[in-house]
Amino acid sequence: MATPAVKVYGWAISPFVSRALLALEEAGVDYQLLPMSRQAGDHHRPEHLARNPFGKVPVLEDGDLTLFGTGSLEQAAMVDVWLEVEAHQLSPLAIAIVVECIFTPFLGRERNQTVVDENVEKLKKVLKVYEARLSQSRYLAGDFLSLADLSHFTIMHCFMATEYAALVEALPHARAWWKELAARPAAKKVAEFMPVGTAGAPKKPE
Ligand SMILES: N[C@@H](CCC(=O)N[C@@H](CS)C(=O)NCC(=O)O)C(=O)O
Repeated sequence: MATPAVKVYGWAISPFVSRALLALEEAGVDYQLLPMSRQAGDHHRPEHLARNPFGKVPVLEDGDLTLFGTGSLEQAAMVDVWLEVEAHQLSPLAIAIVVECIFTPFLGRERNQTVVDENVEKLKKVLKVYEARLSQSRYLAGDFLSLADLSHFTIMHCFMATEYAALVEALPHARAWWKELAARPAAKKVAEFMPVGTAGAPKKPE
């Protein structure tokens, strides 16, 4: 029988190692566990430090690809989750409100308040989910700033210029998260390219 291409180095009693094994089992990947001994200090040997310079297990090898840091794979998955939430839950609603409150009047058309009201009602529910999440972690994917937070900036910047900003202001964790995000120097710089005024009034072009 051919040796599996995927190799996992470590001691399986470690929860870091066993969760990697569990994920491989769930995915139906054919792998080989190459047992190492912590007591014997296998993780400090040069051949292991070449796989992971931090001397930790597990390390996963698949041909030329060497991966370590199961925790960070988990974090990456949470970033994906919240990018998805932004794209499919928050943004469609916030965009509809921003279009009606900011861009439609700017283009000289009447605001459709029915569209606004419908989207506001849905957005209230979505924002409750954000509030719950942000009461557990400082940022969306965890206690670290990520693309998941940054990707919210554009639409939130416009949304917070509408009178419906109060929906976010009323939620302490969501509010604190937004204030912190908007106060970042990068956000402030990009905001200068996005001239929306307060309470839905677009700034006059220079
Ligand atoms: N962030 C890493 C942490 C890995 C880790 O801490 N592994 C422990 C397993 S017990 C380890 O290698 N300990 C050896 C040591 O710190 O000397 C991951 O998620 O894979």
